[in-house]
Amino acid sequence: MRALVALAALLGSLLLFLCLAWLSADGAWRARDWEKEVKSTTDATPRLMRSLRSPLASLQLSTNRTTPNQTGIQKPEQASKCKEMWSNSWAATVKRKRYAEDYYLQVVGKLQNCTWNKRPQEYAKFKSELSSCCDAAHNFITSQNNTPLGSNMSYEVDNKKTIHITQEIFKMLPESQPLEYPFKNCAVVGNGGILKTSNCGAEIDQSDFVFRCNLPPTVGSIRQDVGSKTNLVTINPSIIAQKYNKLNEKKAAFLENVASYGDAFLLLPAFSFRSNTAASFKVHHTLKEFSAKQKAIFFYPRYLRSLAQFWRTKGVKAYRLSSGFMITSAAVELCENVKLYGFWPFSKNIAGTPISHHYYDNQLPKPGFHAMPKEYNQILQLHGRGILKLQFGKCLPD
Ligand SMILES: *[C@@H]1O[C@H](CO)[C@@H](O)[C@H](O)[C@H]1NC(C)=O
Ligand SMILES: *[C@@H]1O[C@H](CO)[C@@H](O)[C@H](O)[C@H]1NC(C)=O
Ligand SMILES: *[C@@H]1O[C@H](CO)[C@@H](O)[C@H](O)[C@H]1NC(C)=O
Ligand SMILES: CC(=O)N[C@H]1CO[C@H](CO)[C@@H](O)[C@@H]1O
Repeated sequence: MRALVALAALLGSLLLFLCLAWLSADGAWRARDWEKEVKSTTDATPRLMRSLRSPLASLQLSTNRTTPNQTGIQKPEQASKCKEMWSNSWAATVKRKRYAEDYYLQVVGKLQNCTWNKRPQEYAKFKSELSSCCDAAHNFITSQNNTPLGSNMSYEVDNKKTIHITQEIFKMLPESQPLEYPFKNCAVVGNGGILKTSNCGAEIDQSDFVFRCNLPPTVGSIRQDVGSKTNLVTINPSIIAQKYNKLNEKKAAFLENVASYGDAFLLLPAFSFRSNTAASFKVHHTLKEFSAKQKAIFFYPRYLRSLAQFWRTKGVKAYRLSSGFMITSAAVELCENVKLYGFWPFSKNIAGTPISHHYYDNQLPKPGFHAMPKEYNQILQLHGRGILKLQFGKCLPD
């Protein structure tokens, strides 16, 4: 257990946030504990790194140089080598051992030379696992269907606290699940700095449904890299407090900002912490008041609790999942094909060039809040199993 915490901390300190976390007072003490852990394990790292490197070294990918039109993403390779690298060396070592950024980058560098193929059976299997635990189709969003008038609903995290569903709250909820799933091709766009100069905008915009996190910028020249289409975007209520003064004023600035998302759904964790509720409702009322095209919807707290439980059984023991990971999980249930962009928890790219944490700033994550390396580990595994596709680098024209 100590080792797990330490390794998470090791990477955690290097990590960026893809889709931002929600704040919690809890983060502070963990961060301090983790710093201690990191110091105490630094000495062990070189030996571990040596032992981690060797299995990979024996699995050189043979690049087929005779094939024309090689792109940066899909290199010809011997599929069996990729598979072997996958099942033997990587999945296993990562599970047992400490891992550090350079090790991860090495693995990802090799993976991105492997051709990705969807594996429909794996996908169906995983999707049904997720559906039986979490059922995004019915429970992703708080609706009148899953939230009876007059009931007391438990908060996601403050789950000893309940909120009484009054007529006023009930009226804010959509009658049933508002998203018109299933969607064919979905893009889940994280906010990683890796998206800068990625040229992925056009590809993202071609998706049938585009998920984004935490009101990221999509206008101006950045469109080339991140696209502009948005069907659903999450909002961290702390942004409403910090950037828009809780919408007591600055409503115009807020409305102008969200106008760039067209008629997207703005998804808020209104029922995760009690402190989120007022700000989330305020967003709903503000949009209504000004007849904005966007609609505020709220995560269903029981969905998020089930999801956290689901991932906990797979080793992601986060205090809370990141919004990017929540949305990725929902997308697997709601979409036929899921592709992830901008999920890159490293401080540098494959070539070793430092990159910013977000494509729009260089803010550091709060250490200790999310089990981000664990989440990324799971995402890599989903990629490796052919369940979803992770876009690692630049998007090149077909
Ligand atoms: C290399 O690619 C060519 C053309 O696609 C193919 O015919 C050949 O079998 C490949 N060689 C290996 C070793 O994969
Ligand atoms: C991936 O392929 C590129 C181009 O063939 C090569 O330069 C690079 O070294 C490969 N990366 C890894 C980790 O094998
Ligand atoms: C909800 O909680 C209130 C007190 O907080 C209680 O009076 C009421 O009976 C509860 N309603 C239901 C349906 O449990
Ligand atoms: C850049 C490049 O190598 N383009 C080649 C792609 O393949 C076609 C034939 O399949 C060639 O005509 C192009 O020159």
